[in-house]
Amino acid sequence: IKIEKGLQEDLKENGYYFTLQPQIDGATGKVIGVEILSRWNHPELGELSPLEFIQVAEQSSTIVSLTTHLLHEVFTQLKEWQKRYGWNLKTAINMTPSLLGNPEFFKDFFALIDRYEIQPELIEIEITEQAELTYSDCTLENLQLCKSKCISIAIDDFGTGFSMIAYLTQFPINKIKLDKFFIQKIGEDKKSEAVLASLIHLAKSIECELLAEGVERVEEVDFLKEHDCIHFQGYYFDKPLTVADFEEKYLR
Ligand code: G
Ligand code: G
Ligand code: MN
Ligand code: NA
Repeated sequence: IKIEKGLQEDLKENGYYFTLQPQIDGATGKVIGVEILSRWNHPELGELSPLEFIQVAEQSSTIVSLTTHLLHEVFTQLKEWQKRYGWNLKTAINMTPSLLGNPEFFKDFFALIDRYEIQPELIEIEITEQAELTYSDCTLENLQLCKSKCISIAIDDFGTGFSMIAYLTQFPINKIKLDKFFIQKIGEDKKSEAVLASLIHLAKSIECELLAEGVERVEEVDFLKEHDCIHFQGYYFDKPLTVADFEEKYLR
């Protein structure tokens, strides 16, 4: 109840903010993109996990205002970094199933990209299916609009959802993000390693970009590089950083 109420109030005043986690090209060691991860330091409840408040927001339909607020905040920052540092990193934003089926939200999303003069090629949306959820008819239409605007589409948590493989043929997917579930098993479980190798092969065979998430150990990096997966995100490289820390570490 407190979470739901907080979501309806002024989010910024209430301790809502975002972090950026770098994504690295293992071939060059350079940062090639970031994932935007929401954070909420609630005045009464303290640091809340996005797992918690995103779910509440998704169920109470405040997800639209929350995500629209996030887009304003992120685009304002990117515009400033564009002027100051020539920002050119792919910027991934998570979107829930209800947003994906919402044409009004997408209209606003595209309008904001225009208004803030963001290059659409630099924007990526992450779609996930952690729970069994059905997508509406509008979903395909919204995703096709993204594609026509050169906004890229990534499947998040790949390999752990319900019907991810079907999405690959239904939706215009540009990238697969391999879930940390598989990455963590590298060096520990041969069967998981074999599944991982075949997921990498699958991505290559349909010409999808590929990124491994939750990379924490050098063994994982080595295994993935050997199997020709060279884009990484995870604590081995860096954790999600505040705007100030990201700027300090990667832009200045
Ligand atoms: O950042 P981790 O820190 O704990 O995030 C947990 C989960 O919450 C992840 O699955 C992530 O995709 C999701 N998440 C984080 N921020 C956002 C957001 O802004 N929007 C949506 N829809 N999901 C988010
Ligand atoms: O959207 P998604 O579920 O992919 O969000 C990524 C989640 O993974 C976030 O909760 C983020 O904070 C977390 N995360 C990022 N890097 C690592 C890592 O190296 N290990 C683990 N265990 N979690 C990570
Ligand atoms: Mn994600
Ligand atoms: Na994930």
